Amino acid sequence: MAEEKRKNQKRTARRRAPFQMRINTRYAPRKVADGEARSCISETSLTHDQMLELYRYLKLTRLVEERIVNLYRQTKVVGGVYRSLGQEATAVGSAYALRPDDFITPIIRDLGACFVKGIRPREILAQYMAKAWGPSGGKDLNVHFGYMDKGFIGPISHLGDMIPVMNGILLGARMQKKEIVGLAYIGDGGASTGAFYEGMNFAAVQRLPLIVIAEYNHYAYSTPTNMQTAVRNLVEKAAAFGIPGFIVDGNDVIACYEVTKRAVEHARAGHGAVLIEAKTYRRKGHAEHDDQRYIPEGEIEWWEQHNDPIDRFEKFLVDQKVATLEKFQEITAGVMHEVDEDSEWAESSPMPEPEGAVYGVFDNSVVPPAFRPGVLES
Ligand SMILES: Cc1ncc(C[n+]2csc(CCOP(=O)(O)OP(=O)(O)O)c2C)c(N)n1
Ligand SMILES: [Mg+2]
Repeated sequence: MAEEKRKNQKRTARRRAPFQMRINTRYAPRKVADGEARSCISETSLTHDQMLELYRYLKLTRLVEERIVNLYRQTKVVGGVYRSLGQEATAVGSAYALRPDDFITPIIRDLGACFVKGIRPREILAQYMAKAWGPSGGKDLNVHFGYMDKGFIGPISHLGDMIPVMNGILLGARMQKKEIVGLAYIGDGGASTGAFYEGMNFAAVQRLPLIVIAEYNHYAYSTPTNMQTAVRNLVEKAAAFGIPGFIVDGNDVIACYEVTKRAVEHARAGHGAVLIEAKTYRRKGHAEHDDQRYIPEGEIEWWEQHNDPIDRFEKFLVDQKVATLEKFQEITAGVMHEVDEDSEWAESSPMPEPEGAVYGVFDNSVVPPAFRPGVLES
């Protein structure tokens, strides 16, 4: 009987092995003793100049968001303000691993990825203030706009839906014989939607070059992740699709870059989709109006003091003798200058003309602008 049981266990283990082997936790966060400062992984192909560029993107993301909050408090922002405070390394590091012709579709926590993709702060600022010069001419907010020519597919609000949309982009590219990859971001909450499962399954079975970064930032609105999914790690879901999965320390910008780079190589070589889970933490509420009263005491402060992605990268750059404090100050001053200039530009933009509301929503060469006669004149 015992012999039979042992045999069965062995058989089950053999059946499970391929999936388990696919889940690579090499980049799981290194445990450090309390009080010891974290740094970043040192195995990297990045040059010193590239590291400084990454640093610049991290600072740009943080300072643009601070400016948006400032404008929000002056009531100049229309709609909600969504921060990526504490998560900047995930967006910046992953997007940095792409080629310019690759596609991304971010979520609200990925402002840094937008900057890496060539979006300018002025566009984001004008968009937040619903100005006429903003990319959608005042029709939507934050990162909800797109530029096909820059490989930037702005998200719609519906969580999960951008995965199937990115599949469509990648299928189209395959038909046009373009060797691009698509990077889609999803939150831990979004990874529980039906669209996510259908999209991942389709990408896997079609071996599409899709990379999905699942951001485990501990909350979806006010719901802690362990109250909306039974898996401990989101990457375990990769097994359901039969694709490789990786866990990365989402607050280590170098690790985020390296793991995405490997996923990009895998996808571009025709081996199909990859799921990467980035372990990180949302230090602000869902949006600026959220007072975070549901967060256990001391949790935010712990992440701020012990696991801030910019602090960690600064420590790494100093330890590796890539930069000095003066260099950080010089880069930060340059970023501040750009934010000031772009903020002035965005504020000087007029508000949109009312007629604009009926254009650019549907393809007006197919669907004529629909409005009741007389409405716009009043
Ligand atoms: C299909 C769908 N359900 C619900 C919502 C409402 N909603 C917007 S953001 C959000 C929380 C998202 O959490 P998560 O996916 O973890 O992303 P995070 O905000 O943490 O980055 C919810 C429930 C939505 N936009 N779409
Ligand atoms: Mg979340």
